[in-house]
Amino acid sequence: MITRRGLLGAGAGGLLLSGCDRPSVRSLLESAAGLHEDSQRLIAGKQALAREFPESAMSPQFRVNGSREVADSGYRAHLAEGFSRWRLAVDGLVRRPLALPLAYLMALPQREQITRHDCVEGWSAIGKWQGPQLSRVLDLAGLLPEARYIVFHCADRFGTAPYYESIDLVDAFHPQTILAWRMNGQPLPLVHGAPLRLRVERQLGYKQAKFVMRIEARTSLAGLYGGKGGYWEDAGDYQWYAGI
Ligand SMILES: Nc1nc2c(c(=O)[nH]1)N[C@H]1C(S)=C(S)[C@@H](COP(=O)(O)O)O[C@H]1N2
Ligand SMILES: [Mo]
Repeated sequence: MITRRGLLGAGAGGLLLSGCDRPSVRSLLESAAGLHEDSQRLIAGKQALAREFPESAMSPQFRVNGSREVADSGYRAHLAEGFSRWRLAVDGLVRRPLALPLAYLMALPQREQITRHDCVEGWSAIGKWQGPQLSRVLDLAGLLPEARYIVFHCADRFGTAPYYESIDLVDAFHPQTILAWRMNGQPLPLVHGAPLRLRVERQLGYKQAKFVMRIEARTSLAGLYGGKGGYWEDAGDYQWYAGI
């Protein structure tokens, strides 16, 4: 049996650090049940980048999962107007609450990345994403010192429960964490979360919030919906930290 301590020991010795992409090591990591997020970060490194791919590796079809559209009438009015009067709200524990037009997000310095999306339901797809880094938007708003988590409030619901997700500040300020408004060289299609979605590339598919309307900085996830930090975390047995 592989113990967490044993795995960490190997990581500290540099064995795992050099070989994380080798299938044998990946399955070793995946088989280490109960591996804590801090251990994963220790092995992978806080700023380690998710793998990026060449254009030739892009999937001809990128599957759609979860919500394909949004019923909310306010959202539908914005969709009909091409999101010209839509604003991204940035609030909670910030010095300057913001309401950012899409054109503003498009005019910020952009990051483009071709990455693999892994859904827990057992499929993957490689796509190209573009948008400003989340860190830029958070710096514009100015996080207050008590901020610990960033919450993404989405426009779609499952029954009465809104979709939402959250990440910590390590992932929020990671260079590959972007607010994507462009996918595969086109404006983000409706089914993939128009006008804006999160790409937090070191985590699984359900963390990649689509239809993001509002970003909220919080001290704690307690008291927000089911308290577990995300729709699937509340509704199912999905882990909050979905690092891969
Ligand atoms: N708002 C919202 N975001 C969401 C979902 C959803 O249903 N609603 N589904 C999640 C899941 S489980 C996956 S795998 C991806 C699917 O993204 P895609 O439809 O672009 O493939 O979005 C994630 N983000
Ligand atoms: Mo998923």
